[in-house]
Amino acid sequence: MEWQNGSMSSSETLFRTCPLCEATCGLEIQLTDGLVTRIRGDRDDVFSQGFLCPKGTALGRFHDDPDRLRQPLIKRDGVHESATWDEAYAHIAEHLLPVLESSDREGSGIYLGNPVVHSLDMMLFSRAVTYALGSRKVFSASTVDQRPREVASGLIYGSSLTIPVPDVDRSDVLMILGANPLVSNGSLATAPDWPKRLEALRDRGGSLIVVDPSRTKTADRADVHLAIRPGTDALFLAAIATELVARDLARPDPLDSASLSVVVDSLAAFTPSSVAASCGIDEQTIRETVLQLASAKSPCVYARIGTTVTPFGTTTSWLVDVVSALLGALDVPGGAMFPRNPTGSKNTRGDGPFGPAQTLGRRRTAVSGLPIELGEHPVAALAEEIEAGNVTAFVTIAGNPVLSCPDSERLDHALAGLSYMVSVDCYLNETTRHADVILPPPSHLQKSHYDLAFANLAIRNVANYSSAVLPLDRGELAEWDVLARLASVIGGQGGTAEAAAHVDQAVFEQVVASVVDSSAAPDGLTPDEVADAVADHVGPERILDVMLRAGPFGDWFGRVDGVTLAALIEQPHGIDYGPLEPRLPDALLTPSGRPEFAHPDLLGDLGRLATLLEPDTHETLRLINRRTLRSNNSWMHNLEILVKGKPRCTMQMHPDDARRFGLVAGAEAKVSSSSGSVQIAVDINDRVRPGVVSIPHGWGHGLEGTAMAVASRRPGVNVNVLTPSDIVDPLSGTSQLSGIAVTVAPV
Ligand SMILES: Nc1nc2c(c(=O)[nH]1)N[C@H]1C(S)=C(S)[C@@H](COP(=O)(O)OP(=O)(O)OC[C@H]3O[C@@H](n4cnc5c(=O)[nH]c(N)nc54)[C@H](O)[C@@H]3O)O[C@H]1N2
Ligand SMILES: Nc1nc2c(c(=O)[nH]1)N[C@H]1C(S)=C(S)[C@@H](COP(=O)(O)OP(=O)(O)OC[C@H]3O[C@@H](n4cnc5c(=O)[nH]c(N)nc54)[C@H](O)[C@@H]3O)O[C@H]1N2
Ligand code: SF4
Ligand SMILES: [Mo]
Repeated sequence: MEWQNGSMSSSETLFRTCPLCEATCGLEIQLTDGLVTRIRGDRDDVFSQGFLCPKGTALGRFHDDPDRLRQPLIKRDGVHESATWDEAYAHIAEHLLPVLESSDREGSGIYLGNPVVHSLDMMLFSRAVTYALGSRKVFSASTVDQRPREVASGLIYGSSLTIPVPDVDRSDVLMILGANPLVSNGSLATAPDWPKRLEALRDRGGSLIVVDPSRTKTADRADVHLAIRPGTDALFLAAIATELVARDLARPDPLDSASLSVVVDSLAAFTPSSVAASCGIDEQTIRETVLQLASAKSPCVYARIGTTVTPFGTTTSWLVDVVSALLGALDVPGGAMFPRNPTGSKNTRGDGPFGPAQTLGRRRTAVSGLPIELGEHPVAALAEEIEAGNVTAFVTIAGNPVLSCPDSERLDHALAGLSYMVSVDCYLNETTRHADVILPPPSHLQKSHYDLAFANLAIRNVANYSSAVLPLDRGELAEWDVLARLASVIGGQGGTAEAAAHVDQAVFEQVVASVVDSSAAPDGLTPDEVADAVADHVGPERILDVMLRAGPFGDWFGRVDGVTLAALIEQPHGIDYGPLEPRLPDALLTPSGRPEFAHPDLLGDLGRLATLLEPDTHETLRLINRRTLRSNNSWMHNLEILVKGKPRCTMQMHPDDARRFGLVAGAEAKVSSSSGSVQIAVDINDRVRPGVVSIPHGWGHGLEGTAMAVASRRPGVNVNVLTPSDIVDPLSGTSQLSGIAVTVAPV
């Protein structure tokens, strides 16, 4: 507390990790009289060292946004009205339970949105809701994002959590495919401050190769930009692999040579000359890229969403690792490495390197027979499963599928036809307007934070816990409490505080059981010993304490020297456990105890890949996505500070194409695909390669029944009207969002 200007005014500085994107920046938050007066980067944060972006500074605005829901809403006669928590949970009990019972709970479904993985409360308690629903129809943002990478990791390494991340800080030639970390701030590669890290790469004499159909901000920093044709990265990588071997430049770990040579033999059809036309990259350039990578001391290959949301997402992710392994750049400093998550994960529990054989496609969705991998239905199947009556009761937690998922007009209609829907969300938006009840979480600054998921993807081993910065207001519930009560109501036990405590206990016991049973647990560790050791905490903190203490840096409940939640709370800027260290073979869970590069499910896709060698006529215009710094998927467009200025939801088009289609700058174009049409302003711009247009996702606001005043004034258009639901990566069920065939015409 400080005296300011002679008057009594309290001021304090608190530290908190930003929960918005994978960069996990440390924020320094100034509170004056309990109000947020400034947010800036925490210079002492062990990982981000002061870096942040405009979204992080807007968290105070989000907290104050008058449209942010602070009370539950119940829809009556088509209109959402404020209600008490008791009324909201009673409504759910009265109306949802009969719908669930009428189908023996087979008709329930749930969508878990992107913010779930950024939240301690949601990571730990959304599964209680899923469990209570008894639903096997779980949908999430993963099948419009990274699922192919996870599926490939499951096959190659035996766990979908064993994802190689680029050791950017120690690499000397970094090749980035389908990612724009200078705008997205990184994904499946938690690394705050990419600008600084890429600058440092250059300062130490290294170079950056960016493979992207668009000359992005990241490509602006590159030594080489290869404007590949959308959807052809698998061809490009396959040709790199065969060329490395043909030139005798491959340097794999000798233990992997046999399986890699099976792979390379199967890739024989893919050479720089055979793929060049399809990729739109000439043969000589591919060969030079191979030489550049092979002559590097520490080459590193990193691929992201531009390569996963294509019909060959899984195969591409596999070939990324094949190329890394051939370069001798897998699991070595400066290459692609495997983090050691401080809260533990399937690959830190001491179970490896041997594990069961994995195979794909054993379960399939009812209507289209899409693969159900890692326990989740692809979102491409959501609309059709609702239309077929297979999903009648639906829950969304932190998701806005009406804007984020393919064939969204159809999905929007399907959601309107549900018998009952509940959303846990902070806005009355495009999706939640269909909900019978909306349960609001408090704002992010009112929640504690720990990145359970992103520590698994970070380029250094880091642990960082933040307490809530602001208290709950009267009548607000913590998000874990909202979810625990919802789980309890769905389970028929009512939505009281006591019922939520039972759910908390159940989730806790589940986690304790998994810890006590893990191969890493010391002899004689009992559930009671664990429970006694963490008795000072409740809710998510109690569970987090268990996970940290049983993690690879943990104190095993007092048995060894190591971290506890209490110790972490003492370190508001986080604890850095240093750069990544080689983790193979221990991190594996495979039949051979080695990476299974020659997995039959992956080799089996090469026939389909060969069809891409017949290039289309190049006449087809291909639509790709474009992220912008001040957006965060679909939900931060109600903050004036982030949306003011020039409209961002435009279609970028190369000048040659603009001439071809008779479009002039600023003109409106009608863009059509097999699933729908939108009308959008054209931005003629040579950043996209000829034959490619880009539109950002997450727009299309202002629909009837929403209540987001700022977003409605700058609605933009919903690009997912144009993404069809019937084109998926058949191995992972992931929708094609990049490289969509479209036609355009002047309006
Ligand atoms: N500002 C901002 N940051 C975000 C988000 C946001 O919405 N806004 N979203 C967050 C989320 S949820 C995620 S998953 C991450 C994603 O983070 P990134 O993976 O970095 O995603 P993008 O910025 O979309 O970059 C993808 C790039 O792939 C290119 N591309 C498209 N098709 C192809 C192709 O076929 N081949 C190749 N080689 N490239 C292609 C696009 O032109 C684009 O530049 O970003 C996160 N960060
Ligand atoms: N065409 C195209 N489509 C895409 C993409 C693309 O590149 N191109 N990217 C895809 C990707 S990578 C992703 S991850 C998905 C994301 O798509 P979604 O999973 O739908 O996530 P968001 O759009 O971020 O919507 C988040 C929702 O959660 C709410 N919310 C925000 N914070 C909280 C919170 O703390 N608690 C709760 N309960 N609710 C909260 C917001 O109000 C909003 O309704 O979009 C995908 N869609
Ligand atoms: S880069 Fe990501 S984590 Fe960092 S301040 Fe911006 S939104 Fe937050
Ligand atoms: Mo994402």
